[in-house]
Amino acid sequence: MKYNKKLSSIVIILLFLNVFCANSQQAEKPKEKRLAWFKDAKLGIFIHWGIYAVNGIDESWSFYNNYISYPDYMKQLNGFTAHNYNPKKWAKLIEESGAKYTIITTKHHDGVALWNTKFGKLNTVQHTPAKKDLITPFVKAIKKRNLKVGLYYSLLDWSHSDYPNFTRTKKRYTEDDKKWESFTKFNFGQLTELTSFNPDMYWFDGDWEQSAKKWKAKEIRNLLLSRNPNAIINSRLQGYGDYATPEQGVPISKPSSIFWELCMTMNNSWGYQPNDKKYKSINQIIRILVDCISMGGNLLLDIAPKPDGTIPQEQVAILKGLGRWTKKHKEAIYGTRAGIPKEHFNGYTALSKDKTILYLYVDNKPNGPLLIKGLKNKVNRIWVVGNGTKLSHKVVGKQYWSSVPGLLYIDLPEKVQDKDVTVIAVLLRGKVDLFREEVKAIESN
Ligand code: FHN
Repeated sequence: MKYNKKLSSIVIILLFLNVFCANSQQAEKPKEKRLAWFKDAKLGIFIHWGIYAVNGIDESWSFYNNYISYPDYMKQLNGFTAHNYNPKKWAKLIEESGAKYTIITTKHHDGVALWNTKFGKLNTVQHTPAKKDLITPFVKAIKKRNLKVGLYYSLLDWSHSDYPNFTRTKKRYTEDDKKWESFTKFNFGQLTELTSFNPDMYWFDGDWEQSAKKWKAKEIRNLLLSRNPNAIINSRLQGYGDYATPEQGVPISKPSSIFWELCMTMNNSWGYQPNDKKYKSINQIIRILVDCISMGGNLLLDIAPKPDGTIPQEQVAILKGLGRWTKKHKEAIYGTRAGIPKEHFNGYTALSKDKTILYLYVDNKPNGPLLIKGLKNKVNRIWVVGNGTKLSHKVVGKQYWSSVPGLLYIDLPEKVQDKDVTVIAVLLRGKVDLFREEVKAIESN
């Protein structure tokens, strides 16, 4: 009897240790592993959908900035029908654009949740004619197409009675530990609900109004990663994010973070604003994507559905036009890495993961052969991505006695050029090898 008792207590201890170790291992997968797919993905589609589409006004900011009163802003709840919402159609269009992931707003700063949250008093199920959870069917449709899905969540909530800030000119309180504790519990409650969708990513926003400590950012990260150790978190969970999120401005130089994503609108508005006709052209968006690819980052391009769930025609056209280019040039997009310094090629470049293929992105009509200088590699062959034409090329100016490489000129006939951006693949002998020394006076021939 004594022996059995001893044995069962050992079994219980081992079980506990096993669970404990499993949980601690569950805590987080190494960042490079977790973000490997993100680094390769290059293009994501952002979706800003909320009651602000009803009047076609700034999302949340319109009442925060006192452009409209809060009660009048919230009257938009009555016009949010989602009666033409078709998440399967959205997922098909997102896939057609060439995007490998998508991020949807589950709750913006106005506090209106797009799922049936048990926390707070504002959600599309109980407070709009939509009368439904909009997130579940979307996540399902995206996962069915083997795309990655991320959930946008605003940490700040200008509608919540326990949140200190209300509008730019009105605060509910400055210091109130009891109220803040209650708001933190609300946030954790909603975030725990969001983990049940098992998203691949969490896209936080609005973290600028409080400190990481006040948000309990570390505890939020632990909560999310304990539920999915492979999840990725953007930079807007102050100090506890995985990748940088430059916004609206195309980075001028390569961001310092090796993982980054530019989020950008198609016109100038995140939400549906029919008066905003300042759309970027398909050509301009393709060139912005190429710019991000050349610097080793991603583009998260925003769409703004109408209150009924239809996507504006201008935005559908852009997604389809983008898809034409991404489909044709997929080998020079997904899985590529940042290109070579601009001194070597006067344009955008990227490299294959093994660095043996140099991609050139030509977004103009060249006046003559393209020039690559300072390339030490021999070239095996050069072809046009998406149509396979092999291109003639030659090296000039290489002195047998000098270590300075010659000038590599590549002919690019007009008939093989793409109407937006032509991509050329240069297969190198070995990994890319660039001449970076100073060219000096000649002392002997
Ligand atoms: O305030 C928001 C804004 O409304 C929009 O959601 C963007 C998207 O990245 N994020 C914040 C501004 O940086």
